[in-house]
Order: sequence, then C-alpha cells, then structure tokens
Amino acid sequence: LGQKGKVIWLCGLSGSGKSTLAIALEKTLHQAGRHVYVLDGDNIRTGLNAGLGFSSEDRQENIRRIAEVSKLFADAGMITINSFITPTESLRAMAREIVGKDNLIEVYVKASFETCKKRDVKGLYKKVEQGLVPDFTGKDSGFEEPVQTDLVIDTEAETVEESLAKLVDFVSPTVGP
Ligand code: GGZ
Repeated sequence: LGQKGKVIWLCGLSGSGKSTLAIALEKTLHQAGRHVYVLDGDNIRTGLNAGLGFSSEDRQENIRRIAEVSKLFADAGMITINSFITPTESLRAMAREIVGKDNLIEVYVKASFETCKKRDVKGLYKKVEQGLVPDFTGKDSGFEEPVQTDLVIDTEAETVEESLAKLVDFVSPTVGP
C-alpha cells in the first residue's frame, strides 16, 4: 500500500554542492512521480531548530531532530533528501540508527575546504576569514571524512550534470518508481 519512504542524506562541507544536488535530485524524482521533499538549513534551522547554533552539542541536537523528522516522513511514504554538513562519524551513525539503516542512503558530497573557500557561493568563507563565524566547520570545528559511506560524489572532479547522473543512477533502484 503506497510507496516506501527513504532518506537520502547528503553530508559534506558548506559549499561542497549539497544543496545544488539536493534540489536537482528533488526535481528529477518529482518528475518521475515520487513524493519527495528537501530538508536543509533554510527550512530547518529557521524553524524547528531555530534555537540551535554550531557547538558540538547543538549540532548533535540538530541532526537528532532532523533524523527523527525524516523517519516520520519515511513512515509517511516520502522520500526525504537531507542536506546537512553532518560533520562527524558519530552524528552520521546516530542518523542511521534513528532512521533505520535500511531506509537511509548516505552520500558524501566531497570537496576540499580550499575549494569550498574558493567557490564561496554565499560569501560565508569571506566572513570566516574575517573571524566573524565562530565554530566554522573545517576551520575551528572539525569535519571527519566519511570512511564507509554509500556513495561519494566528488564535486571537484565532476560537473553538476555528471554528479547528478551518478546520484540518480545510485538511488533510482531503491527510490525509483
Ligand atoms: C558551519 C555554518 C556555520 C558554522 C553558519 N559552521 O552553506 P550554508 O551556510 O548555507 O549552510 C551551512 C549551514 C550548516 O548547517 P548544518 O545544519 O548543515 O550543520 S550541521 O550538520 O553541522 O549541524 C552554513 C551555515 O549553516 N553556517 N554558521 N559555524 N556552517
């Protein structure tokens, strides 16, 4: 009865390309008739998690709540695409535990700190340089590269089109119509 929900969890540095891929994947799955929704900082950190910052405790609570919400969405038959830095192995393990390992596909959107800094799509890295962003991931706050992830998308080596094609090919067997 109905379609089975899944959570596609994109992790990686700020500026690595998570949002771009999340939105492109959402469009592709939507066009294939799937009920899909993107969760990201723009709709989570402004609302549900408005009180949370970037200390390790707050990041943990951020990810915990997001995982719980995604689990509910999956129960409701939705595909959720999560776009969050999710900087540590323990946070990623917690998310997998909460959502359930069979319902979560983890994707590492890979780009180095230097590359993200060069791109600086939102001007955030400039502010980081000026010392205006405390606990910034990759600078004063750590980022652990995922060691055992389901898929790595290297946005330094691939075009957006190539990355999207890889992502769609990978997730389609599990979420496709
Ligand atoms: C990292 C920060 C910080 C700090 C603000 N460190 O690229 P963006 O700008 O638009 O998205 C980033 C977002 C990261 O939030 P997450 O919820 O994904 O982080 S975590 O998974 O670690 O909980 C970035 C912005 O917030 N931002 N301050 N100090 N990113």
